[in-house]
Amino acid sequence: MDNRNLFAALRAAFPKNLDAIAVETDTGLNYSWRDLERGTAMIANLLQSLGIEPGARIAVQVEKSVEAMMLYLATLRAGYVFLPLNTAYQKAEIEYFVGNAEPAVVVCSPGNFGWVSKIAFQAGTQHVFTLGEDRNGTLLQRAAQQSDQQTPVRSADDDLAAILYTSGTTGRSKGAMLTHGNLLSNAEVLKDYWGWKEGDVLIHALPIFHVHGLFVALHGALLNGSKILWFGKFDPKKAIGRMAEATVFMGVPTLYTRMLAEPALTRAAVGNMRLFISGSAPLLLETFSAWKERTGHTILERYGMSETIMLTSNPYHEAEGERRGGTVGFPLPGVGVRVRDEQGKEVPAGEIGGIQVKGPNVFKGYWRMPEKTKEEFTADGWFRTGDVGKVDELRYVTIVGRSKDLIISGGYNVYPAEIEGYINDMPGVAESAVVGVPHPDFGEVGVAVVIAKPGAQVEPEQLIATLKSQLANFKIPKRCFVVNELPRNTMGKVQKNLLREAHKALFA
Ligand code: MCA
Ligand code: AMP
Repeated sequence: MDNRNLFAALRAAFPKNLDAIAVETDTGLNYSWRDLERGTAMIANLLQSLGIEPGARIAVQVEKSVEAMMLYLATLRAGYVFLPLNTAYQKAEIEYFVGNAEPAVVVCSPGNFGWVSKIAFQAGTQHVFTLGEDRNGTLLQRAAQQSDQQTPVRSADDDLAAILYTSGTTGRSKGAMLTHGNLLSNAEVLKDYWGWKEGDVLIHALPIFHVHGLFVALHGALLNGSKILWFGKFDPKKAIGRMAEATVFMGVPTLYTRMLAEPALTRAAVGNMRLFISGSAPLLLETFSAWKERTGHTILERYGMSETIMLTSNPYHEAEGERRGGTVGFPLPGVGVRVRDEQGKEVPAGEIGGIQVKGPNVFKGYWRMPEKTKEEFTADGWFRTGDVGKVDELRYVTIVGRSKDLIISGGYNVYPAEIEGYINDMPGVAESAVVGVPHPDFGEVGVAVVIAKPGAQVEPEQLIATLKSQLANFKIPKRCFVVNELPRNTMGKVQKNLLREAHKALFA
């Protein structure tokens, strides 16, 4: 059997000259390919020295740093399962993930050690390390004592590599189990499809706790042995400032609209660039056109999910077709995409229905939720994405909406059901509905509409402040209205479409 360990495959693509620069950070640090090789070996050795079982989860909530990236690679290298957590998550959120995934190791920011370690130890985690954005913390102190030689473990396609938690429309978050085979096959397809070539340099400006920054961008560059210009945090001016040295950029639509607001974004500034890729949220046609007009580049939009990694993409090579704004392109090679109506019947080309997918990229299931997993697959093994769309005669896929009640804000998913649960638990609240409305910066943001209990007084500002103390900041509705009643259909169900319509111009 070939070794399908993802790290081993990425390592095999490192350039011959290991002293060349692999990563250059916005804080002026340079890491060679040898540094990545040695650093990941040392962290892998540290993890293996703990005597934890193969397949154990390594949960990580740390600020973006090259060492955090090395911790990810080391986890793969040592045969454990990486569990990245958004840095915005607060106590209740972390408590749930740690309780559910039962990680053997938790790595957190030094400043959060007090509360995170308490949660971890209570959940039975044996090892808690810290890792700061400035190379401080106990993880690196301990790793520094390890050998810089390590043989990557052998992995099969089906072995778990990562668990990504995605919220559910009902109930709690589900951990999507991704295997070495899922990640590697998808990375190999994209390397070819997006025409990665020698001399490519990637601007990496996304967080590394979700599919886009952690897998699509990172694997893309590493599997091509390409240098990365690394940004701890996205800054439109700085990103544009480095484009003369780069060739590939990946971002969520908000990154593109923020760069368009910069006068420094000119044809000359992007003259060296080969490819701009957008995904994670719908790219407005307006942004697509404005970008083309200003830079001469046609953004390539693609579509994916935590459960499936990348599914479709507009073509890179002209011979395969044009990049069409408003569409997410063609199913990737090896990926099946079909559209079904509510009865499960195939709809004709160009007609709208639920998007279902199949392929080596599709996840293994939800962590310890066999029933939920079963619900999301059809009897013939296709995964229901929850996205609503169409495939035209030319095979272009267009997403027109979602059957799942989900808001995508600045590329982050926000599930109204989760926010409503917190609001409904507040004293004085009878009921609430959270809906997504258009927003010029984040694409879409949440708005809460709340009914108070008879005789109770609910203050919108107070409600927002309470939510801020409980939940990740990007989940907080940007506005709150207290009303007497919510619009309902004859079944008594809240008509969220009417609320969206009523508030659609709030941020216009
Ligand atoms: C920050 N804020 C937000 C968001 N981000 N509000 C709504 N939605 C957001 N996404 C709010 C904070 O709550 C805070 O408000 C204020 O903005 C400033 O916070 P800060 O962190 O400084 O914001 P920022 O640095 O300007 O961040 C904006 C951002 C960031 C750069 C667009 O959200 C980002 O990096 N988004 C990318 C997400 C991503 O990588 N998604 C890929 C998912 P206050 O002060 O009131 O608290 S992977 C995926 O979806 C699939 C699989 C795929 O296809 O890729
Ligand atoms: P996540 O749960 O974070 O993996 O988000 C996956 C969801 O993001 C998908 O089911 C889509 O609804 C959405 N998404 C990703 N890429 C695009 C895109 N290019 N256009 C529209 N929606 C997208």
